[in-house]
Amino acid sequence: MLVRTLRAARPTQLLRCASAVPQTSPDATLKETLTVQIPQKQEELKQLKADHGSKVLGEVTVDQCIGGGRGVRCMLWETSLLDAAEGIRFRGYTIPECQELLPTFKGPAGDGEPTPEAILWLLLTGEIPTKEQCDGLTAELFERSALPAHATQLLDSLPKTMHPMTQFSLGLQACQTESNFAKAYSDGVHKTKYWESTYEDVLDVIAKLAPIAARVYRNTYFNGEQLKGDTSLDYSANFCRMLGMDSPGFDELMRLYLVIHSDHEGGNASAHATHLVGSTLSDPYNAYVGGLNALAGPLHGLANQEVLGWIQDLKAKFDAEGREVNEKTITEFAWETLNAGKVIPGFGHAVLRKTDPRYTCQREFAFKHLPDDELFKVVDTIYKVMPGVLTEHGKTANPYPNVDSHSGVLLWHYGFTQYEYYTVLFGVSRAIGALSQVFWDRALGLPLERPKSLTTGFIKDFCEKQ
Ligand code: CMX
Repeated sequence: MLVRTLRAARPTQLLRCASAVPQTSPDATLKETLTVQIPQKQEELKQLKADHGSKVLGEVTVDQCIGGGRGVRCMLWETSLLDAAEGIRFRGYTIPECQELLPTFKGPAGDGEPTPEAILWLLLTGEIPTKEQCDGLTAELFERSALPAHATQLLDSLPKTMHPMTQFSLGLQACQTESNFAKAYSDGVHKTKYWESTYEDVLDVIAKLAPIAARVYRNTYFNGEQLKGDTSLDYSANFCRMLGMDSPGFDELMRLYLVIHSDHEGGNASAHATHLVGSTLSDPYNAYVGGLNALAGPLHGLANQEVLGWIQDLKAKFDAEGREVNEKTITEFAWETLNAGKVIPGFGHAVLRKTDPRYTCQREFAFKHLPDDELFKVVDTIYKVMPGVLTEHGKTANPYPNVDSHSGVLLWHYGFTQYEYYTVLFGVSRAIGALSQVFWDRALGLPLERPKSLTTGFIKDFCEKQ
């Protein structure tokens, strides 16, 4: 009922990225739902191409070609859409709408944070699942979560000094032996059936990422002492138990974390890398390893570790000097960073031109659960001064905070302080969106990605002839 009311209230906004696929049966499993949707979506895309295939979506300037393709419209991405002024919508729903509508661990909605299972269902199907559908998906993920022995042996053999993201990526790569798609392809499966083995791989990868990530954490920081999960709980809380975290507050944080990092349309580096590698018919394991390696860069997912490092350096400096951390000292430290030719981690964005709503919902979580936390107060003060500093600096197109600016301080509050590990959590989450799109890439038969590149000489000649 609530879903219908919201849909009626904001039809034009929802149409901005929601598909025309009708609501399927509330009793259907995820696979049954997708089986009904696939022929409808195939027909919808065929019709779109027939009706509008030659229409122009935008132009490409020389600046865009040299400048990393910002704003160039050249990728189909069904699961979410990002608006520079509004922020992300998952299948047409804003973050607050998802928080209001998606099932939670305890009940249908409204009594806590939505679960990652719920956002996975939404991103894959465009539909709000029932609590029962989510519970069924949780059980299915747990069934798929076993790691092959050679993957655990490989993970256990890695040096503790290896960055957790490198370990994480290697762990997933080792599990590629389990790919259903790779096997089906080598057995000669017909292209119309690609989606079936892709579906299996997508759920298998998402299921296995939690134990791989937990093993990396326990190997790196707890001498390899592994902990069992608790499969009477949901995906998030089970993951928390394997990490060694056991508090309802941290479980809720992990749910929020895994939901909001899941997808950010297709152009970001981790999603795009996954899509690009997947477009060669590389299987979902290999495709997502590509995405993880993109996420490990400091301009992308690694920024969450950089933010905590920046705050720790700031505190260490002013503690040593016997000075208070306040607006004045934060401003001073920010200018030192900028004058040293470095970026302020957690600020700016390639698309957004306002405070990231993923930052805002984490800020709300902090006000609700940890209003008096010392580090949260520092983050809050940074939020007050940094847009002014970056505006005065004059380079950044967007002086406001992004998702990575806030996530570390929440994890830190619950005693999860190994910040070199933080990007791994981002990697567990991003699979949910990036692989949901890989599923649709195969179901819709999307082609190999191959944009045109140009040399400097070509661009110069071309422009001079104009
Ligand atoms: N601090 C200092 N300078 C910044 C800046 C920041 N936070 N953000 C952008 N700039 C600079 C850029 O480095 C660039 O400088 P040059 O002209 O010297 O190369 C200039 O401002 C213009 O950049 P932009 O158009 O505003 O931003 P881009 O689209 O090129 O880059 C991003 C976007 C996110 C890489 C950039 O804002 C940045 O480096 N931010 C800090 C790192 C970060 O937080 N990354 C996480 C993003 C979210 C995520 O993917 O997880």
